[in-house]
Amino acid sequence: MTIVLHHHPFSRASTVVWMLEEIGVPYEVRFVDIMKGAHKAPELVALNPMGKLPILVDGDVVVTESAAIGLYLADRYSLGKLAPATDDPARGTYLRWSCFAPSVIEPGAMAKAASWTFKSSQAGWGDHEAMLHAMESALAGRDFVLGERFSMADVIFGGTIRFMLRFKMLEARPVFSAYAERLGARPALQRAEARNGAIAKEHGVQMG
Ligand SMILES: N[C@@H](CCC(=O)N[C@@H](CS)C(=O)NCC(=O)O)C(=O)O
Repeated sequence: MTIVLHHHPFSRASTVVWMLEEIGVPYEVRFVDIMKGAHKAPELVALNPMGKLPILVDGDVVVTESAAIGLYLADRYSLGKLAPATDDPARGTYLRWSCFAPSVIEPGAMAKAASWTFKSSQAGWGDHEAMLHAMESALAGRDFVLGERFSMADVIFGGTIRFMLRFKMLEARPVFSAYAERLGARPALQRAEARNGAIAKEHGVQMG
């Protein structure tokens, strides 16, 4: 049974295309016109009550939340390769930075951009400078979060960094830019960008 990705090229679903290309399993992309509100159709809200993309359907399994989709795909189809095996000590670091992206970087960057007022001791994403320092420490002296070994954590953590650098939501510290450049050289990412671009062209959508 083919994996189905409910997708729009200018959404986080574009990163899921990169995940699927890294994994190398067959998949079908179904375009959902976010600009026309098609993601709020009852059949999609039944899959994701948040009314958001991406949504991945693999047989009877429905996965939403980009980071969860990456972790699911790597465990299911690439355990011991793109996901460290469950008894591999590298799994701790792998999960740590995979979860850091949605739980710290995403809200932390939004808090900064929107000038939210909050107590850093009470907010899970903490202090902005501490967040940047933690991200730098994850990459210092390493090509990827697991060292020389690329993993799905780099698609999740690194994909968030690439996206935020692109939209100037993150300070372009040299370690982040160099990492983004390394990721940009990956053939799977280049295939994903070509596929996302072709879908955008086919449906006549532009970044709004
Ligand atoms: N936490 C979710 C965020 C999903 C999300 O915000 N998706 C956006 C596109 S990137 C969306 O569907 N926005 C349309 C809407 O909320 O109406 C994830 O990581 O997948």
